[in-house]
Amino acid sequence: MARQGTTAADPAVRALELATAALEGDRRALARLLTAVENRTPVGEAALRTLYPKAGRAHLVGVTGAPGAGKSTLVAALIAELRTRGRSVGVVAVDPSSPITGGALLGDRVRMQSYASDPDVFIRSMASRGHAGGLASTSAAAAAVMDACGLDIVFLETVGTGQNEVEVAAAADTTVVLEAPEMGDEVQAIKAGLLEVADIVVVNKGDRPGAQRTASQLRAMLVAVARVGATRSAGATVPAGATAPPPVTDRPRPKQPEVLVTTATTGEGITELLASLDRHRAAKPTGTPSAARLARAAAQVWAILADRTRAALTTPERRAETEATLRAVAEHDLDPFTAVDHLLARLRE
Ligand SMILES: Nc1nc2c(ncn2[C@@H]2O[C@H](COP(=O)(O)OP(=O)(O)O)[C@@H](O)[C@H]2O)c(=O)[nH]1
Ligand SMILES: [Mg+2]
Repeated sequence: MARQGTTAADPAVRALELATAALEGDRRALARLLTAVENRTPVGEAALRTLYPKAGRAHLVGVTGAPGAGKSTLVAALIAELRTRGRSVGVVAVDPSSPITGGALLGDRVRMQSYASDPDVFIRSMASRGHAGGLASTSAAAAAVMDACGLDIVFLETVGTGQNEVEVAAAADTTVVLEAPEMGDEVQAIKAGLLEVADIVVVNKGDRPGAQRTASQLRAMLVAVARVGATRSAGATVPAGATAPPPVTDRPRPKQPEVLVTTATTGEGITELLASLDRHRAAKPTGTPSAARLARAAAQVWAILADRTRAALTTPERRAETEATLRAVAEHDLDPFTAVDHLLARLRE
């Protein structure tokens, strides 16, 4: 293992050391790699270059839903069952608050502590703010690192409030949307538009009254959502040369999601959920990348492209000119589109 004195070494060398150790099962090396990837350091970049080609094997499962629906408890229950089957598990838990003061993070740590000594379970909490390239790209990169290091299934837990958080879960191979029965008369997921990204809908807290009724309501709603979705995708086309990936809600839904009821605290329904996850994965046609994989690739590539473009336009030679252009936009002397035309032209000089 590299010691502190080697931090000044070539990032590529350091990355290779860490990647090699992580691939051999060194979880501390994996933890360091994830920090480097999350902070987009040169070591993180070099590590991703090495590891990315080794990824693509793991089943990435997004778990999203309102705070308190039971996402962390459900993931913990899934881990318990997966471990009895000998499958290794990674978790990227995107915390909506600060990584230091976040109460949710502390709660997750306590809940997941029982796996601290299990080398086949790796849990990582990630702040949802402060990712230059966007949350979806950072979490996809973190998942790719876990995937490359041999974890069989990687859960991406995010709160289903906010477009960025929803995108994280929607870019997983399989997206599970959680609903809890006691959260009000209206089904919460509808408000957040969450159902549109669901591959599987789980009504958790099956021990609470109203769980089965909520499940029936959701099944009925999903029929309606499927109808709207069919109408929309019939008329929707992605314009050629579009500069942004299509919104996650426009990705085609292969079929109506299953609605399951679980009680995460007792493990009731977990076997059925795992079977449903496996079915969804198996239903994906092989050979071509799925829409989710394309969304994940797009999130990463566009983020890197934006980073690189900005870096190229703020080199010592170009910085003054770029700043003058930005000022001109601020003063309304130049519109932002013409400004970008100028900036791109400068890159070609
Ligand atoms: N009664 C009941 N409580 C649950 C169930 N699943 C989770 N909870 C509780 O709901 C609360 C929120 O759970 P948590 O997993 O932190 O939710 P998250 O915010 O979605 O990650 C905790 O107090 C859990 O113990 C369940 O199936 N039944
Ligand atoms: Mg949680």
